[in-house]
Amino acid sequence: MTIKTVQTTPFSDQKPGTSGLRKKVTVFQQKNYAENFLQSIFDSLEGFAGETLVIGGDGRFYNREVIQLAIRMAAANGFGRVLVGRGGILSTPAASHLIRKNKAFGGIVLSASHNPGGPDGDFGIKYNIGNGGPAPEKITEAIFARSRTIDSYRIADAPDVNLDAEGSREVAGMTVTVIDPVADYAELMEELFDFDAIRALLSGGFRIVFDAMSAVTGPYAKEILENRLGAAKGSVLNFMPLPDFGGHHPDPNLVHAHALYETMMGDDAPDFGAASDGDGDRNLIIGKGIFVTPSDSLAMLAANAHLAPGYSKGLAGIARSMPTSGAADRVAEKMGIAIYETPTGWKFFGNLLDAGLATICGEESAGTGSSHVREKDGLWAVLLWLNILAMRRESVKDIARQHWATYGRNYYSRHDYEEVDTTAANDLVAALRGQLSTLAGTVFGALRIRAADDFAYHDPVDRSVSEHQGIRLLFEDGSRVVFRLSGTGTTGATLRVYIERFEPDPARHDLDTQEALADLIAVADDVAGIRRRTGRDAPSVIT
Ligand code: G16
Repeated sequence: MTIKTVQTTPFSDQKPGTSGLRKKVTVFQQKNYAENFLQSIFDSLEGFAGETLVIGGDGRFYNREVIQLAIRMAAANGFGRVLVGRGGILSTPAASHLIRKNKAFGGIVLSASHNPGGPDGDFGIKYNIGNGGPAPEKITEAIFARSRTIDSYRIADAPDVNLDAEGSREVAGMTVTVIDPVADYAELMEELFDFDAIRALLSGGFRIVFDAMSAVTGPYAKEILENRLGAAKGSVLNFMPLPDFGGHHPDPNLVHAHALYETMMGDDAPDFGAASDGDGDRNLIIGKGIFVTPSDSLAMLAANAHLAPGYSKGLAGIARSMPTSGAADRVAEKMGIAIYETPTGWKFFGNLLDAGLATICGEESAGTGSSHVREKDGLWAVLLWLNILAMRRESVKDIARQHWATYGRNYYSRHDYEEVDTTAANDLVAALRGQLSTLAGTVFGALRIRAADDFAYHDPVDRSVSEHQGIRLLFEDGSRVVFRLSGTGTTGATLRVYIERFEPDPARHDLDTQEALADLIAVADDVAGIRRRTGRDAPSVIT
């Protein structure tokens, strides 16, 4: 078998975003585009000769092609072994677990997460390090730097590996093992949660529905929820992973999982509803008649995690991304444990988890997870909820109401303005930065800005500093408005506006969220000139 060195020229746009390189499929299909990025990853790493690499993706269009490429290039670059999920399938949390369990050097995770798939959709490549988590900025910056000067890549001249047959074969001196994508992950879930208690709950008439959105969690949810836990057959909807996600947007929010929401608000609603995204790391939780915001879900899971065997010894600390609401902070305060506030991006939790400073982490963007892997984990959140429900035997609504009565309620919403003109979005942020020094003390009706800043994170473990992570308006009554541009979109810019108000009075815990936040929403537009600068009358998505 020969190893070829192929001459190439750099692309200028291979800068990894919040979570790896995400582009349109058509961009990845350009000659040498994926090859260049993969070689840039390998060129930025050291010491992997003979080591193991995990490869898998969410099954979206172009997944199989890039997996074959990654296998041939891993062989040519000197890896000793590749573990790949059958059919090229691995959910992002399952890939993280496999890296850790097999002490792999790292992993290549192919996904554009919740972005649409298909020939006109999105694709993505992400590198995960040996702790199972997304590569930190130091590495992603090195990959980007390399991508700008790359002049050749190495590839084995070998036939495609049959990804549909489990077992090992050799590719240019490297062993490729095709494995069951679900088994190890399901075993890990059995270690963390009380499956007997959940089985008893489900056999006692407690009804659940899980929408896999024709994406990667289908096989995992079928096996765990229906086969192992005994949920009624048919509880897992849209369980076949499809290359184009059935033409849907695999984003588990109230817009794209609207049918699930309608079901859960209906008269004959099941007791518990959930959904996950393209690559299985996000989650949506809806109880009968109540949507639980991701920020609230983090707080409620943290407050009750001790009810699950994997967390019975308590939590070391809680970490949340800066735009995530402060609901979890109140739980941490009551528990007497640390709370960490990181920039958006799961990669920032890695150091805290590795150092044992935090046990549970979460983000407003529908991500929750723990120290069991180094990615957020959609099914894990669903199972922790079910474990808590099995122990408490109360409804999601009752648990939420009691939580708010104990800790107060953080009304919270995110307004997304998608596919905004990039220059207009950058100008908006620049103008906000320009106002930062003069905003403190400004009064808007009953609201007064206490402080305004551009969030910077000082990692307590490696002392790295990440600046410009979001503009914050902090009000005297504890309310907040945060502005930042998404790092995961592929068309134009997406402006995210995060709005939050704390309400301690239980008599005011039943308000409509948008009404409870109306004055802050108006201030956001006033200060940032959203409508004027973007030409939009309303957000594209409100969650
Ligand atoms: C990724 C990151 C998350 C982040 C989310 C949204 O999630 O892993 O940490 O919160 O993107 O980021 P942004 O606001 O920059 O679009 P996923 O599920 O897309 O991999």
